[in-house]
Amino acid sequence: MSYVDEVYSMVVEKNPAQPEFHQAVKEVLESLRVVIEQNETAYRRDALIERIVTPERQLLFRVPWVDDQGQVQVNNAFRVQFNGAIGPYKGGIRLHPSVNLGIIKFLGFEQTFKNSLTGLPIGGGKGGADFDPKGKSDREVMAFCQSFMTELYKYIGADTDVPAGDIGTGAREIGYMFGQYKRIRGVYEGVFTGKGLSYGGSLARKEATGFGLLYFTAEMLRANGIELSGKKVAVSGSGNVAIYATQKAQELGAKVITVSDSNGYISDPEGIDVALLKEVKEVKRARLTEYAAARPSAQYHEGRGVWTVKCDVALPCATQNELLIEDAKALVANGCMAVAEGANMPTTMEATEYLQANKVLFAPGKAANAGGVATSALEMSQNSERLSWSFEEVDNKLKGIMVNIFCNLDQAAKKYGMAGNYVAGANIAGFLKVAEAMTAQGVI
Ligand code: NDP
Ligand code: 2IT
Repeated sequence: MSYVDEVYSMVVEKNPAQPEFHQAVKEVLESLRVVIEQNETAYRRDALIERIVTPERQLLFRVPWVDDQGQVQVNNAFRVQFNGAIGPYKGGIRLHPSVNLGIIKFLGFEQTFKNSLTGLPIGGGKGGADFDPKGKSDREVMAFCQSFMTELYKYIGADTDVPAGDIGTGAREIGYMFGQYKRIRGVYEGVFTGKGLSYGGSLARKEATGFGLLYFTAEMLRANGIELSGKKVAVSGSGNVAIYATQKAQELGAKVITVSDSNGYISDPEGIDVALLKEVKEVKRARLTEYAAARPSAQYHEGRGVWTVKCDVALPCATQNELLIEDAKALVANGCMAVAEGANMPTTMEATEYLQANKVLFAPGKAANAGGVATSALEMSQNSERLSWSFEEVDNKLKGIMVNIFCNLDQAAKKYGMAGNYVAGANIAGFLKVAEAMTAQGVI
């Protein structure tokens, strides 16, 4: 058995019932096969691949809190400090009923390579809990966040592990978590990113993942002789990433014709009204049916099906494994020319392979959505120097970072004989830096 296959079998055996983690490891190791084979003797001796697929530390804890009826509730929470070779652990907190250890491990593993691709000094981590903020009162959300942080504070810090937002964790949750950390530790430090602007947040962090996705997509299209302007774009999701992806796509001259949530999707041939979408989602925390009710050109469709709407560019921005093989077939049949992942691992491996085989340009999430965490690293820099930069300054840096990521993975793919395979390029470029740092730091 090859070294890659041995390590993959070991991962499946040692981490039973964690399909998302197996999937993320498989995709990365498959792309690294050629690199690993070239360095097999050294990597085997150092057990480098075994170490890179094994989290440095995994924290599991319970979070008790009291609901509005006086009933005690208990959630399971996690923080996985996956790889600290190139900087403090960095990655978001996911609050969603589906959260389990395997999902947090897949996200922490992906984050390690993504953070490396940004070119900034941040290691990989991820956390979360099976708590659902939807339908909870602000007081209940605060009770959960304070209890969560009362345990997690022991393991994080501005130079050790810096959490941020992800699904279900937005400005409100970050505020409550940051406040509780500060109260317990008695230090005012940049322990969280995505903070509010009045207490150490960075301008453009809220927009960064969606904006960065579009800077990356525009660059990938340009490198292939295609202009984004004038294109029809299908977006899935209607949260932080989807909203700012929609806004930037339209600013760049494209027309976004769909958004979705876990119940259904909107098709809006006139182009999504971003101000209305923000009002429904960010202010009212309401469902997309309210968007449709307020917009005559929009139609609401129950269920999945967002990828059946004819588009030139597809941007999955909701969650993992939301773009399946039948969706990939529908996109290809409708003439879609590019798919760029705003979410983490939204496309199944089968669907990815089908898209690539049919010459659809495919940008993997660990490159295309890296603008969020990159801007988080810029927030950390601003906190360290106790200064805040202007929106334009942060946005320009973000643009530069996304263009740079595209160039690096394009070159890596070409260097290893896989020109145009941006999945391989991202995995290889992300891996090489982490592998070099791990090798230099010895057996730890
Ligand atoms: P939000 O919580 O703001 O929004 C999530 C969106 O995805 C909602 O529209 C939600 O719909 C939908 N969604 C969530 N779970 C499911 C599901 N199981 N099936 C269908 N739809 C679902 O999260 P974000 O926008 O922050 O995150 C979206 C994706 O982007 C995630 O994969 C996240 O890991 C990734 N990401 C986020 C970054 C960030 O900076 N926030 C950075 C990089 C990647 P509903 O309201 O019905 O639940
Ligand atoms: O998946 C991700 O990159 C995020 N949720 C953002 C992480 C961060 O630390 O900003």
